Amino acid sequence: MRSVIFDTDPSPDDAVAFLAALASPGELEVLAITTVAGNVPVGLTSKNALKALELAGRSDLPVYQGASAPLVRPLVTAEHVHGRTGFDGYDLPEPVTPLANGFAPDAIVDLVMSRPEGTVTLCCLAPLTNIALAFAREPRLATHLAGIVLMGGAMSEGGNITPSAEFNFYVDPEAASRVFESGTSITMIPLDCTHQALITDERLEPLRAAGTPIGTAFHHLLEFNKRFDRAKYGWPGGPLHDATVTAYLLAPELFTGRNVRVDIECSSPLTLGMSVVDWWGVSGRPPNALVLRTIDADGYFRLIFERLLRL
Ligand SMILES: [Ca+2]
Repeated sequence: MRSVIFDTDPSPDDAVAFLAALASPGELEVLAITTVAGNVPVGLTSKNALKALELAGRSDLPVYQGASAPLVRPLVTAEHVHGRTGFDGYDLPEPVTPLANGFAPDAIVDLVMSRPEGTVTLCCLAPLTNIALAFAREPRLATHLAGIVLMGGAMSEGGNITPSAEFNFYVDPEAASRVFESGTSITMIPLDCTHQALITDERLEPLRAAGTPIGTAFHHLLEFNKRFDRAKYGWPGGPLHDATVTAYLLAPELFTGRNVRVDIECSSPLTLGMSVVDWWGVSGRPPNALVLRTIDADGYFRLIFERLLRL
C-alpha cells in the first residue's frame, strides 16, 4: 500500500487522476488533495477539486488550498484550453464542502513528516509551486518522501505553451528547478509520453455507455477538452495528460523510460521553463529523474476508465 497526496490545478484530466486513485483503495491510500494556481486561478482549482470529490461521494477527503501565484512570476493560466472555469463542458453543482484549514505546503509537510520515512509519494499534476514551498519549509522533506511522480516537461516533443516549454514547468520554472535539485526521487512524465495517449471517441465510449453520474460527467468534460486539442494539433483526440501519474503508480509496466539528468531553464526568455533532458548522458552529470518516454495507450485508457467507473 502506497500513501499519496495529489497536488493539482483541476481541469478534468487532473480529476480523473485523483478519482481513479480514490477508486483503487487496495493499492493507493489518498491522504489529501492540495490545490495550486495553474490552469485557472487557485480559487477555481479548489472549487473544481471539491466538485469532483462531491460527484464521487468523497467529500470526506481534505482539500487544502495552496499558492495563488508562482514563486517569482505573475500567473499564466490556460482558459483557452479548459474554458473559463477550468471545468467547462458539464455543469456540476457548486460545492458545499468547505476547504480544509491550512495552507497546502504546510499540510504537505505535516502529512509527510508525521508518517514513516519512505511511505508517502507526491503526485504532482500542476505547476510545482506548493512543492517548492514545502521543500523550503522542511529541508528533510526530500529524503523523507518515497518520491514524486509528476506530469510535466517535454523532451523532444516541443512545448504546448511555448515552442520549447510544457505548461506546468513554464508557469513556475523556479519551482520546477528547485524540485529537480531537491535530491528526492522523481519520476517525470513529459509530453513525449502523454501525447501518445489520445482521448479518441472509441476510448471515451465506455464513459458514455456506463450511464453513471461519473461516466456521464467525464464523458462531457473530456469531450470539451479534446475539442481544443483536435483543432490545435489535428489529432483524433486530446491527450489525457495527468491521469498518467496514477496509471504509473498502479501499473508501471505500461511505461518505459530512463534515469537521466533533467534541468529546468529559468532565465532565457526564448526557452523559459524548458526541461533539458540529458537522454544520452552527454553532460556526465548524475541522473536526477526517471523520465518516461513511452506508454501503452490502450492499456492506460482501459485501466484508468475502469477504475474511474468503479466510483
Ligand atoms: Ca493539471
